[in-house]
Amino acid sequence: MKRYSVFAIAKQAMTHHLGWERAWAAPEPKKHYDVIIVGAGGHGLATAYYLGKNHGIKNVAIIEKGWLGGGNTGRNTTIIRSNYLQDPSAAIYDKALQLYENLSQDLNYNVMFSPRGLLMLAQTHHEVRGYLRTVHANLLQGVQTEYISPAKVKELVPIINIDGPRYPILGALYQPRGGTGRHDAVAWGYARACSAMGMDIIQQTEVTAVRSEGGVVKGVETSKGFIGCNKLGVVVAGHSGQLAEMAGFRLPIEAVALQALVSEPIKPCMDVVVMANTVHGYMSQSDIGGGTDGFNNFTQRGSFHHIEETLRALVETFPMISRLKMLRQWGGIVDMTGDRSPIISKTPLGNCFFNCGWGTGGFKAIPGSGWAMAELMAKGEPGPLAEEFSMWRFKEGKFIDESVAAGVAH
Ligand code: FAD
Ligand code: PYC
Repeated sequence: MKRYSVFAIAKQAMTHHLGWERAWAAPEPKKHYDVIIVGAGGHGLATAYYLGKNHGIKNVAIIEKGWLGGGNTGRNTTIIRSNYLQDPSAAIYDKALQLYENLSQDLNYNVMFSPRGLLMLAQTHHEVRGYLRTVHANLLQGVQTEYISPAKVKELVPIINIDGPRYPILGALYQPRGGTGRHDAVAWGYARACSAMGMDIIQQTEVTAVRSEGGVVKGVETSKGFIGCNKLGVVVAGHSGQLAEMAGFRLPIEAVALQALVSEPIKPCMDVVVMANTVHGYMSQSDIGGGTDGFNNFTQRGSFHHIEETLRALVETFPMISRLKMLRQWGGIVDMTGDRSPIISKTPLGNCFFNCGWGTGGFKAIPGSGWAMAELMAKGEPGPLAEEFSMWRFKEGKFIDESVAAGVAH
């Protein structure tokens, strides 16, 4: 793989940019791999990358039924933060944030990480208490967040109306290190690095069954035939329930559509990200989103009721959006657990591992999740980042309740 650099750009500019090599290869599947990852979203690709980089495991295939990054990874609104309440969550989300801070250099691919600051507005007294509790927990966890006054909110977000008739701004949970990244670039950067390590990214190939013998995984049936493996990692977000059924067990996961929309281009009006969780809305310049659909479904598209609900929720706080035209709208199928925390776990099937349950908030976690899943798959046992996220916590009652931090998902 040739390195991207300012000199490479200058050289290509002289030849009309016709000399760039393909960013990743398009191989036919081999008969057998040490590891197969199902799902070429951010989490699957990051898992493969850290298997190679941290554990030297490179005989890996990543199998994707559509195109890489075409699931939730390419459909999210790119918000990155680590202001979670519980210790295991703060550890993995902050690990992810630290990896994001250097990801462009690590992958030699510009993922446009922009730590522009993130605010979660407190618009009820319950939220004030919840966010104060989070700030104290974050202090103990070494995660830098602060609780700020309405005046400071106004200073950071001049377009905001802090005196809303129903939900005035009472303060905010502020994480200056939070921000955004470019979602496609995260998938593309990991894909390019995996391909450069000799891994096979096999797109347009659906996994239709999991084959096992004596309680141990042997490979997967796909639309291109059987592919064998020693270890299987399933990282398919909203389709985790179906893959678990193929592997012979059930997961405590629900699939729900989460929608977002983008307005017509507007001049820079807000250089931070603002979430208003009481009213189920958030704004990041022209990216606008709200809560999940109120019923389980597999619909990757937008619906009119969502535009109305989300904009009605936000217009009181951001009056300027009443005059904006909305440009397009879409949806993604998110995988929700009851405690709003992920599953990174061994399963009842030997050598088969699942990473799922990131719900409405997994983009920010991609590097940390890949790191933890790679460690679990390489060693067969979870490391410190993953050990609390076993699928058996739901049987044991050891929930990791993140309903406040999950924001739009509660
Ligand atoms: P995906 O990117 O969905 O990848 C899973 C892949 O598995 C898909 O490409 C799919 O095609 C493939 N697959 C499924 N079944 C099979 C099969 N049988 N065979 C082969 N391949 C298969 N998170 C944040 O942190 N910040 C945000 O601002 C944010 N905003 C969001 C806004 C929206 C509208 C949505 C929908 C989500 C948002 N999220 C956000 C959540 C985030 O997008 C997800 O948690 C994250 O992208 C999940 O990544 P993934 O790699 O697990 O899943
Ligand atoms: O998890 O921060 C988040 C988020 C914002 C919008 C959707 N998810």
